[in-house]
Amino acid sequence: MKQFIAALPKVELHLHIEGTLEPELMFALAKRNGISLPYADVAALATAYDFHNLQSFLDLYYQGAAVLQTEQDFFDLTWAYLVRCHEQHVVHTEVFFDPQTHLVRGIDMGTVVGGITAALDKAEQQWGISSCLILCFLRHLSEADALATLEAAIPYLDKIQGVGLDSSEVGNPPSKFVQVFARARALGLKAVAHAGEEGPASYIWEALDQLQVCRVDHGVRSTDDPRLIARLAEEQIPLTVCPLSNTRLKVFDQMADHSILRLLDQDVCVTVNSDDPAYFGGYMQENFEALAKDLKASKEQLRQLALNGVQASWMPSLRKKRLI
Ligand code: ES4
Ligand code: ZN
Repeated sequence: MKQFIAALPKVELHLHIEGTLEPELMFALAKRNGISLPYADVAALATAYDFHNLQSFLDLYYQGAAVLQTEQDFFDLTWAYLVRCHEQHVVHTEVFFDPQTHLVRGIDMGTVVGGITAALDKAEQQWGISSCLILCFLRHLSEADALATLEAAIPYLDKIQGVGLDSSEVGNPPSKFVQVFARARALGLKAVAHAGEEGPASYIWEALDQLQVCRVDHGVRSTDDPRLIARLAEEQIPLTVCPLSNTRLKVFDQMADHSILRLLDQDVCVTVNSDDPAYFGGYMQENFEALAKDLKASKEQLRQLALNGVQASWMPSLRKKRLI
């Protein structure tokens, strides 16, 4: 089964680049930039990765991102992730980044976008891994802050294909960001949003109807609402599901409880993704393996999940056809 999964051409559609910061690189960048971390070593940091919900993870994730300072740092971070993509036969990836986390520390948009896209371009040239870049707004901040962030990104829009919405979900509904998403769409950007990870199914309706997203990130709480499931299936609106993330953040108590195969059975276009692999214990290969091991997913189901990723991606249709 491991070999079958390794041989599948995989597409990743839900990946926070700041969430690929492995403890070893975090320490190396801290040293390079003269920053002290509140952990003695890699082992001490790893023991802190014991999350009980989304917020307990986000607190560590934002703290870790503070070691990222220079364009070289963003390049090194992204390159390390792309090496994993190459090793795991990920042929296309759509990468989220959180500019507000960096802008607030005095790092400019050009440093962040320049470092990330230099690595993405190199991976395309060297290995043929294609990619998109998605600017995410932090939903715990104001819509005005998101609008200012979008304006700061305007000089770089040739390198950015879409906008997303992430961070603390409950209490920060999609409806808080209607104006900034309208502006993004007017600028020609595609839209996605995290919804229904910890938040209710009503946030998924809002993301669809008020933000006009073309995919929903997570979306697993859709199972609370049969009318929503019917719409997702009817309109083939993809959900970017992240199995290891969901168990690490206690969205599901254990993998055996995960709803991804039930959603697949109901003809929802569910895909498999790694979210924040350095924090959640695995990249694409390990996420697929967990479904095989703990949910007893068949080869046919795994193949369909991988094909859904191709379908749900923003790659050109000719490239899709070659992968299907
Ligand atoms: C995230 Cl798992 C998750 N949910 C919401 N926001 C995020 N940012 C990074 N990972
Ligand atoms: Zn996410």
